[in-house]
Amino acid sequence: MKSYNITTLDDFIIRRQKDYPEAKGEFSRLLHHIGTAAKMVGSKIRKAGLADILGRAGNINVQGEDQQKLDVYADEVFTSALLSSGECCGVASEENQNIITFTHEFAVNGNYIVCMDPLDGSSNIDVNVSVGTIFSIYRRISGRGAEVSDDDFLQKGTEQVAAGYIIYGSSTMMVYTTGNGVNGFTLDPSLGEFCLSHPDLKLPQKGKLYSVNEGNYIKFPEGVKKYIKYCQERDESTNRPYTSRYIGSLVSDFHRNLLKGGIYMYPSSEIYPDGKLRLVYECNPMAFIAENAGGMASEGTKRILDIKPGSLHQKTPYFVGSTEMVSLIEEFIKNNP
Ligand code: P6P
Repeated sequence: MKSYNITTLDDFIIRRQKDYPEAKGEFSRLLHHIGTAAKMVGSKIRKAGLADILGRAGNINVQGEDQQKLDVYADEVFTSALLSSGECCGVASEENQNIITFTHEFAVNGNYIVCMDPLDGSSNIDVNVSVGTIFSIYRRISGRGAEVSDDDFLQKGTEQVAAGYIIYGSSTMMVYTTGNGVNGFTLDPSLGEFCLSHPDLKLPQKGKLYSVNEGNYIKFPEGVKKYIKYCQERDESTNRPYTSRYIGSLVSDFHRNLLKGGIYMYPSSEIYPDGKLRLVYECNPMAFIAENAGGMASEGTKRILDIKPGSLHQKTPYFVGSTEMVSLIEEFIKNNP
């Protein structure tokens, strides 16, 4: 008899909960609500061309970027889902200047806080390019019932309890880690369930893909320029030249490199002296996933997860992906100060 091994996200969460004897289901409930929000946002994105949901919302977000209608929608849906889980006491979002603390009776004692980019790469939506949601979960450091503060959200990336992303691409996938391996789930629209499709993902130690906005090349630091030229030189012994692939959506570029091996780079430049990507809700969660899949994430000279954030929207230069490739660009940067 043919057997069908269908493991839904909820099955998987409950099964993994058994690995933590002290677990009382709080974290599982939180993750379940994130999955529900992902389905809602994914459904809206699928219809973006038809519903009045494309284009700009008419306001500028804290990053000084045109807020897209779907940015606002995704922020509202994920924030509502985190509130209704009852396990989260506050949220830091790319879309909001300040943290949002939940004072509702059933959430004020939540054990967890979440940092998120509700819709990363949203400027790509109107041209039908994949976008994603990025989330990072920490235990609160303020005591239960105490006032939630920025300090809860400015923990080092090493303190993450979990991190994940949803990619709204040719299919909708959720990839996450709780520090014990990385697993990918693909949404089956006919079931309305995320089903385990990529168990125990491993980021190849080396790769042939490099992702960077080469339009900024002349403004990059010397070491980065030399690494890009290294990727482009012919050398059969090191399988070069590599292939340049840049979608302009971190989640999409990261996901491809996670599966195939490669490096994603957003270096500092004259335009972005501290880099463009935000440490707390973009770089840290993707770094946590990369490391749990055997990869590496650096700001050029040190491990991303070791950086103590000073502010919610702090930016950092970012190099993430195959360990051999990230280690090599660190060498180039070190040797070309
Ligand atoms: P650029 C999207 O705005 C984003 O934050 C990442 O998803 C993406 O990799 C990067 O910025 C693209 O930036 O400057 O190359 O357009």
